[in-house]
Amino acid sequence: MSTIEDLKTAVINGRRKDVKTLVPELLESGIEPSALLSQALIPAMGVVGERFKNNEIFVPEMLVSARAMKEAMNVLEPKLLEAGIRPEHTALIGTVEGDLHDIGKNLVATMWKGAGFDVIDLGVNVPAARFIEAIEEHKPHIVGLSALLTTTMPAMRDTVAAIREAGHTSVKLLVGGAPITQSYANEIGADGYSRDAASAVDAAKEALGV
Ligand code: B1M
Repeated sequence: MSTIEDLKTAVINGRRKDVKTLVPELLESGIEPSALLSQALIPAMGVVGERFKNNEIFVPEMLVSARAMKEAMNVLEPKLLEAGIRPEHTALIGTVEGDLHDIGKNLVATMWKGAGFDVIDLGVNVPAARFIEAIEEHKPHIVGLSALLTTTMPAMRDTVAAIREAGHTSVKLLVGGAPITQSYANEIGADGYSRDAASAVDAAKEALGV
């Protein structure tokens, strides 16, 4: 019988086909979707990151692992959303300009949808002007900015400043991503910060006062 560990190994090694069969099999065996996320998928990306940092693997390998993770998320997302309720709040989310990482941002979007938010995902490499345009179009209650690179942290700061300078002072701005901290969030004037996708729901609710 397959195990959570098999799924973790398949994601680390970028074996998409195996991932595609393992996820439904593990769900069938009664394992919770959230357990697959927290015990296989997220730790797998942690291993991949460590190997990259130690020059044991390079960008192409990192990319195939990311694709395998996405394959798993395609199956898991509908399950994570099943508990969802009717949207009362609208949220925008995107990865800031210059940054192409989207797995963490997608997880936050999924958790927000699961918590009943209507989520509009602007994708990756999103310039400040695009955030502002979308705020004006969709009038969200909350905007989430993600950054995974230390080199794109300034783009996050600039985006927060540009949104405020454009006169959008009441929309709540939430930030997150591996290099982001609470003190950085405070420094750039964000309304909230969370270190992972699960706590992004609490952070959003807290910022909205619900
Ligand atoms: Co990139 N990469 N990468 N990469 N990559 C990192 C981030 C890195 C830490 C790897 C390393 O060196 N150990 C490193 C950054 C170092 C730094 O800045 N200090 C790095 C680098 C250097 C690069 C390139 C520059 C490599 C190169 O080309 N030489 C390049 C940059 C490209 C660009 O963006 N312009 C690059 C490219 C890539 C790929 C395209 C190959 C691929 C991304 C594919 C994709 O996303 N579609 C990739 C990957 C996969 C990674 C790692 C291995 C995994 C990222 C990930 O998906 N993690 C990563 C190492 C690592 O993180 N361990 C790495 C899993 C995900 C669930 O976690 O994204 O942190 P995370 O999201 C979490 C929290 O951060 C938080 O919640 C999420 C879920 O719990 N969160 C939020 C995220 N956004 C949030 C928003 C919120 C709240 C919480 O509110 C709005």
